[in-house]
Amino acid sequence: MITRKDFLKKTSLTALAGLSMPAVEKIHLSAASASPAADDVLQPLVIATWDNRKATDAAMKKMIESGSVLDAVETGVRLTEDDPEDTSVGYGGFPDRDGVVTLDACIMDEEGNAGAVACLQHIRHPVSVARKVMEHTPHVMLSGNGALQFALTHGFVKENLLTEKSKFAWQEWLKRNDYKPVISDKNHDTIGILALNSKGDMAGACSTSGWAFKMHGRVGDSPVIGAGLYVDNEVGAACATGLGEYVMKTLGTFLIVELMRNGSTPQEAVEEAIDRIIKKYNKTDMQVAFLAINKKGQHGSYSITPGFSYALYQGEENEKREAPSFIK
Ligand code: SD4
Repeated sequence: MITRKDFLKKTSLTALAGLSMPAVEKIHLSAASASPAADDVLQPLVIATWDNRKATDAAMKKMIESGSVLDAVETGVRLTEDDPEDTSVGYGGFPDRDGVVTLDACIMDEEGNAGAVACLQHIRHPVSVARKVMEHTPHVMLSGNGALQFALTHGFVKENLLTEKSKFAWQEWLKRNDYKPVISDKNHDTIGILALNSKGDMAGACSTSGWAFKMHGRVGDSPVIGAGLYVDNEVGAACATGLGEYVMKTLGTFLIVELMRNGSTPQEAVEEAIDRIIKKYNKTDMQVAFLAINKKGQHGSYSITPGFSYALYQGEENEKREAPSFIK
């Protein structure tokens, strides 16, 4: 029987050597959960990718005030979308290689309803447009100009989202990178956020300006249900950040929720989703990270490379945590 430690040792060595992966019969994952909550105590929680403690704080306050997990996640994301210092989300997000800011977002509620927008320009709060798509159309996703027109008819205001700081960063990038899309493991602060209330109801949302200096029209995982975000109120919820192409090719968050449905803890599930990407694509020189929660209030976090942090508000504490990673 191969242990998880053996597997990790073997796969990271083969990845480094550029060889194909060994066949693995069965992988036993660590039973350790990163969650502080005991199995029988359901504490409401809000968890978000990166150090988005302001967002988890706003979301928790909203959840306490309104009782709505959906309002909570939307509120948390809106705060991040407003922040020009977060250059991966909303206002101040880095543009594509043509200098155009295009935004992706989605939202899911406790009933399994979903809404999303992709490649949306000029609107500061794509998460709220996604919610309108969910609540006011028979569709799940609107994209590009159609999403913009929909937003305008629902009272959203058109504005310039490219700040001087982001414009300068793009101009510097153009000088160095010759207009070629470059994959970098720096430069991401996409927000994925999950909330659980004391009744065990869950919602989630995700918002991003996507990969910095991407090709115009590129859409990542963040607005794709089952990739950047998935919520199933019977089981749990998950969100992703990092190189979206790999999350999309493996439907990472849907996979995580299905693993939890079949008995995995959130920690086991996120580790298996990362292992799946590494094993399938034999690649560890990029960042993908997942967060997951289950109905008991346990959570899991895992990334390919070190440096993935997240914000967890559970009980009295709103903390920044460092996630474990495949590469140590
Ligand atoms: C994307 N997953 O568009 C996003 C990027 C990201 O922090 O997470 N940035 O691929």
